[in-house]
Amino acid sequence: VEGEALMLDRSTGDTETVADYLIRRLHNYGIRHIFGVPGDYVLSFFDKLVHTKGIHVINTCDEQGAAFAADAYARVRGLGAVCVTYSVGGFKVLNAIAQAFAEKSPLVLVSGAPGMNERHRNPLLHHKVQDFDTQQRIFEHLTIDSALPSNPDTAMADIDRVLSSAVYYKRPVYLELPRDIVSSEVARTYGYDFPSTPHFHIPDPLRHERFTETDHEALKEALTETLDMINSSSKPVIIAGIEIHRFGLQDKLLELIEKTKIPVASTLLSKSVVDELNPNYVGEYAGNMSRNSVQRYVESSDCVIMIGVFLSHVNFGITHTPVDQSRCIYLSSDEISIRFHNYEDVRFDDFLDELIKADFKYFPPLLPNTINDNSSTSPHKKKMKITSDRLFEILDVTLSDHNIVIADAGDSMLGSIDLTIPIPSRYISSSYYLSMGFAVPASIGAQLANPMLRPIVIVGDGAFQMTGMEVSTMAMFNLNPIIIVLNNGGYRTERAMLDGPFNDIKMWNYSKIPDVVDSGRGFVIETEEEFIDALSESEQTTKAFCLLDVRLDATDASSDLHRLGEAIGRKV
Ligand SMILES: Cc1ncc(C[n+]2csc(CCOP(=O)(O)OP(=O)(O)O)c2C)c(N)n1
Ligand SMILES: [Mg+2]
Repeated sequence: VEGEALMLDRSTGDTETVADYLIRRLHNYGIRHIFGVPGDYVLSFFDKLVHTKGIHVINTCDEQGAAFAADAYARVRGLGAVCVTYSVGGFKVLNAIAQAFAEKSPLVLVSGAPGMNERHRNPLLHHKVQDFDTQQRIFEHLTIDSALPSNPDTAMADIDRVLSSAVYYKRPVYLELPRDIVSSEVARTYGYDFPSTPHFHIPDPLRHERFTETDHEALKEALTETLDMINSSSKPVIIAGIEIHRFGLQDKLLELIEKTKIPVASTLLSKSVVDELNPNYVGEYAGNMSRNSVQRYVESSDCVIMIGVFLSHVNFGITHTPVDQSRCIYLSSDEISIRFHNYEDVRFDDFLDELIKADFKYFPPLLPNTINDNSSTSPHKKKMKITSDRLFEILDVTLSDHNIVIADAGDSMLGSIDLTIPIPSRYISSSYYLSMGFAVPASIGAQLANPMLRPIVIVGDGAFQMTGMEVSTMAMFNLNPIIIVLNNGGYRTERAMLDGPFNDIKMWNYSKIPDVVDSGRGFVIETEEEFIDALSESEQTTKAFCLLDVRLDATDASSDLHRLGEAIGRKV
């Protein structure tokens, strides 16, 4: 798939159509799979897609699953695409598009729509809600750019602008394709044909047209202020945020850390942005949900350098940030501020480039194991009832270099704080937006984006019941994630806040699901020993997905979930 050349469908003639152009541009940007569910307003575009070599349609059970898969594809590869029909499909992906916006994932939503001509002739076409533009107007609020290419003469420019916006801003975009425009001939063959180089080094031909150029005077002043602050501090710490990953700045961050030996923490959302075995890595900082040692380290620092961090209350442990601004250097794509000063017209990456070159005073390296108490106990086979804490400990020593961990909201995400992810960017979670149901479909997108990866999905039983049917998509496309269902009889995380019968869910026999889709392997796990065995058997079962039904007590919770309970002042 990776090296497959693009061969457009030429059954309709040699001229380039709007659909051809869009497909060609998506391919240029590294897209090899488009996720979605067809409908009559988008059938002709799907038909084009399936007759094109070099781009594959992954039709999922449900549109939300498609959009979640495409979001994960974007997180692994640099851009993702989801294609749905008008309204009934479009409105199903609102939640996933909102997540991509909130967590800066560059995702292209292509929606079929009534043709421009039929809109005039027939005001009562099916799927219309209020007006024909209702869907587009709604998505304008959830995307960074949108277009309805209704005129073939300008369609190419619309498509170019919108795709470029997704790559530039790392946010979702919306493209509505009226069905009568799909086969219209484009004005002339125009556009950039560059070799696609995925994984965040996507060339963007429009980039220079839209960049704010850095004002070098402002950069110089910001740099002087930053260096004064860092060099007069005694215990600086870097908090590395998710933008480091989204903007492909990991090597630069590493260079800065290697050079200065300033310790670095990540956040819940940016977990694995730095190699967690790096001697300068202190752990995940999440306010009062952090491990005590990490919280103490960060909060006692006299100079906190936040790079690409979202200042969200989840990242900072539910309560608002305890890191006060007078000790803070904040660098992001939206804003550069040092203590109470804001610098405009200084680009984030330009600033990082200069910072790496600067002279720093000597900071002694961290003593080994003083902070990063991620020391896991090796698994002992025991007939002990499995608990959430032990599950994460065992998993921690089982992870291999080819795994990518994908955690859903709830104890799956919180318990994952304790996993040491040895290779950067091998962890995905919706840790800011926190939508349940992301992880199972996300593993489909992640594995297609990089087939060398074997996803380990950690998902609550509640979340699994929302999107778990996408295991059928895994079966259809021969994918093999290992899915660990934390079966604790309901919404454990919510029980920590306010319990009631609304947090109970129907008990399913999850290990029987492979029978339903006629593929995969199921395991029922009650003890530590069974978990260890199931993990190793799953590792050897490479032909299909594996589903591990881990039976936990309804009151069981990881220490991290207990800390969340303490953070919000409730007894868990
Ligand atoms: C789509 C969605 N609906 C509701 C919520 C609110 N919510 C947050 S955690 C949670 C419970 C999650 O249950 P489960 O997936 O079983 O994980 P557990 O908390 O038991 O580990 C709920 C309902 C949410 N985050 N996302
Ligand atoms: Mg649960």
